[in-house]
Amino acid sequence: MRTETTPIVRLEDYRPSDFLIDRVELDVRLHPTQTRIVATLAIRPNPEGRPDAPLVLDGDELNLNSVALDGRVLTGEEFEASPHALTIAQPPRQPFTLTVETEVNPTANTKLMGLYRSSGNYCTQCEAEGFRRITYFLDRPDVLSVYTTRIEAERDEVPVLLGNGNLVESGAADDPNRHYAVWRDPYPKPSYLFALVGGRLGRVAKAFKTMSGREVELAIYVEPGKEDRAGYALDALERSMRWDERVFGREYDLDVFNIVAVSDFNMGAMENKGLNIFNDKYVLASPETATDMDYAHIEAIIAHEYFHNWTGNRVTCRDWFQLCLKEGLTVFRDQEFSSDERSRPVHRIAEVKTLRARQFLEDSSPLAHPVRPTQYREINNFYTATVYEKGAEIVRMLKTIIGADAFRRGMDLYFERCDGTAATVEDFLNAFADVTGRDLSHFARWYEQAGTPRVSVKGHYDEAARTYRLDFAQSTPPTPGQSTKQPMAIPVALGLVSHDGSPLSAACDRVDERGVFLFDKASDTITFAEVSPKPVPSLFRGFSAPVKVSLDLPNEELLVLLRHDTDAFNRWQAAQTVAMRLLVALSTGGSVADAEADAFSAALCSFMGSDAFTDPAFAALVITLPSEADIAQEIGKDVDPDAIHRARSAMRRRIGAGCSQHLRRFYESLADSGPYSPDAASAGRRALRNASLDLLAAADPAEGEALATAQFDSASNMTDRLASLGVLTTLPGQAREDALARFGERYRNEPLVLDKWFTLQAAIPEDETLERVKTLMQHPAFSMANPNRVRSLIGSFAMLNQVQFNRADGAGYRFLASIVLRADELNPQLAARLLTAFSTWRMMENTRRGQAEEALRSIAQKPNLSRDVGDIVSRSLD
Ligand code: 0A1
Ligand code: ZN
Repeated sequence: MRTETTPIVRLEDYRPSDFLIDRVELDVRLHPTQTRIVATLAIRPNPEGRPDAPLVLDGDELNLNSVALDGRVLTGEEFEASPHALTIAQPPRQPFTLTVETEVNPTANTKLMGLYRSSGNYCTQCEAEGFRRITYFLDRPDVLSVYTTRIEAERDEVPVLLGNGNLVESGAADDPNRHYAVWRDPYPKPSYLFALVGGRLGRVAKAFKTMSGREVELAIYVEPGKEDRAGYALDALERSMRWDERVFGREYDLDVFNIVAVSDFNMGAMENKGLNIFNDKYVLASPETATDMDYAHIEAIIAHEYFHNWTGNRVTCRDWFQLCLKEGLTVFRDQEFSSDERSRPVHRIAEVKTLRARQFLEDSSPLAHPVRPTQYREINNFYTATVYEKGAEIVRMLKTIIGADAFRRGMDLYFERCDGTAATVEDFLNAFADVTGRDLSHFARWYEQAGTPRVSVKGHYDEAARTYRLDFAQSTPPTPGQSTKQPMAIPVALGLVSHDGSPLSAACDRVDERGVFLFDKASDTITFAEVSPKPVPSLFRGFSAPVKVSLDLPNEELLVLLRHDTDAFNRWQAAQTVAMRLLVALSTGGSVADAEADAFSAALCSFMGSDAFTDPAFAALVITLPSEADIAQEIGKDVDPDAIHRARSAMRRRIGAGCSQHLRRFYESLADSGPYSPDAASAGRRALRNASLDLLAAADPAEGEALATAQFDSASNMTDRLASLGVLTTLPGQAREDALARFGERYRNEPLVLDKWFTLQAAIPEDETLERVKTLMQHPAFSMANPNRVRSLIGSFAMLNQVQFNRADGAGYRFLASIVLRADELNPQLAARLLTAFSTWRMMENTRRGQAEEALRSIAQKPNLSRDVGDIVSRSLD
């Protein structure tokens, strides 16, 4: 469908459904190419709907076999059917039963929406609008129904049959080669939470007793033979359930909780009621195949999907504009869980790094949109960093502003009021307004206004008066459809730090008892009394608001924070800010005095010499420079990726050489002893050791190659093996090629490991990489039909390889454009995601900008683009 002809859906046009569906009975006979679905729907007019409206059920690529109303088969004149709608112009005005039989072809379903096959198994994906690819339905989240699902299939081919809710019956079908299972979910839910699975699967399970003493069977289903790789996920599930009971008072509500891992999946995972379906990369882990980062992601995503049971499922969304209501809140909850299970400051830094790399980037691109968008052409394109990550930051700010106790009371009230309903952002905020008596209407702007606010701060010390004054100013740049902006309500967690680290007393009545100043005007000033001597301000502690800060503080004073701030986030931030200043100057032809760069390197050395060992994970973050993409974003216009690459490499060399003694000491003393454990402390030691190796290799490639090769040969786990291979990829030569070849051979039957191998090679910042990527597309493990493969090879080239994707000759852009068009024929969602790599095109220097625009236009002018790709390409060019 061409974009121009695609209707725009607007928030302001929301109206309740004209009909409701109270009960759904599905009878599904699985077949590779002709799966038959009989849906029996108990429908009634909605008292809030229009009294004489027709019944229009959504469909998408459906084949209709028959329709019956209250048991009577309808004739062709009594309804109108197309692959995308089933209309009954004059339905009964009292409750009635509609029985609809459809047929679908799961094997031909390459979009991975609706019912499809992955490695021969059957599975479904219904969020956002996939249920309509199974049967005709009121496929909108404010229509809540109780589902009973009967699934029937060949017993030998499909021994496992799973649905939402609890298993109520199973046994032999009439045909002795077939069997069936009936699942019933007693909780009313929208169709996007429906799921079924049928396949040949291995299983691991564990019993769980909830806080009120109910027994729940937890089970994870994986490809047979991989059961031993599901243990960590199962453990993470149990810990998540315990945590939600303890921290939010939320208990699980069914007799079983099933998770199924599939290898073909468009996203990370899906929270279907009682039957989560996961991309297998977020379930399967063993020390030999998964890195520390993989373990951390598995833990976070298992928790995220589980937490949706309350934030998303029990309380769902009225319409898709409210997506952040479940996603932002659930990301906040999974972040809190990971922070409690691991190191809070280290986790916070990781969250902020992702937020800046993905959300700030999006917010400054042509794809910028509010956390609650007001219109969309294709909802699949709004599962974005803005909705998820900025959505979570809003919840975090709310908690910062009202305090932890009031936040918990507000959450309790929200659950109490909204359980079993399809809610809105207003319902959420009202709960907090009601428990605190505060007016949150100004705060609500965070949901409405796109763009990252800029906050500039100036500090003035008056020695005679012993006062310290901070002048704040804020502005938000224009974004598509929003040219002027209002001031935001920005919580600034702050403190003052003395130059030598000794305690400093200071009083300011604008700062609350939790150390937070609420900055909600275009400009404002606060003054601290009784301050002596001159302090250094520590602002936005813990990254208390998703804003960009500019502070007129010299590097030496920022480095005081690295040494003495009590806030770990700001210690890290201080080092990053100084590094960024130097890197931006070096990348844009500015002059950086050797003394300045040396002072930074010396500050890092002294950090490494003092307390790096007390928290190695934190130290690893401090000694890692901002990425090339971060630097590009900071420069913001006329970006030359080659200059950035040279600048960053030079800085790595300088630090590697300047701090080599410390780095060698880390490298030698932090070597793993004993068996691998994925816990945060062990992972932190590996992270510092591998970050040290990277810097040593930058300063002395021969030493780096020797160390990395030795580590590659002797590694006892994937984290160390992959890190050494990563370092080798920065060092052109035979050692690198040999190691790559050995790795590829060793893991040739491990697709998830080969993904890492694809990624490393796609990110090599050398001219030959594009050819290498094209060659790897011929690798037997690569497939355009598998999203993980495509993202790890092509997605990584476009998103991680700044210099080669943005080649001045445009070859990187043309390559991506051609792949997007190919992918679009199979899987529009995947194609649209790849295409978002172009979102930085306007910030490139002239030649590259021209090349990127040409590539985008070549996509835009193709006929028959999917709605997904059409929407992204047209917004990118707007
Ligand atoms: N609700 C899921 C995300 C998700 C969205 C769409 C999907 O299908 C294309 C799949 C998953 C989550 O937040 O985890
Ligand atoms: Zn989610």
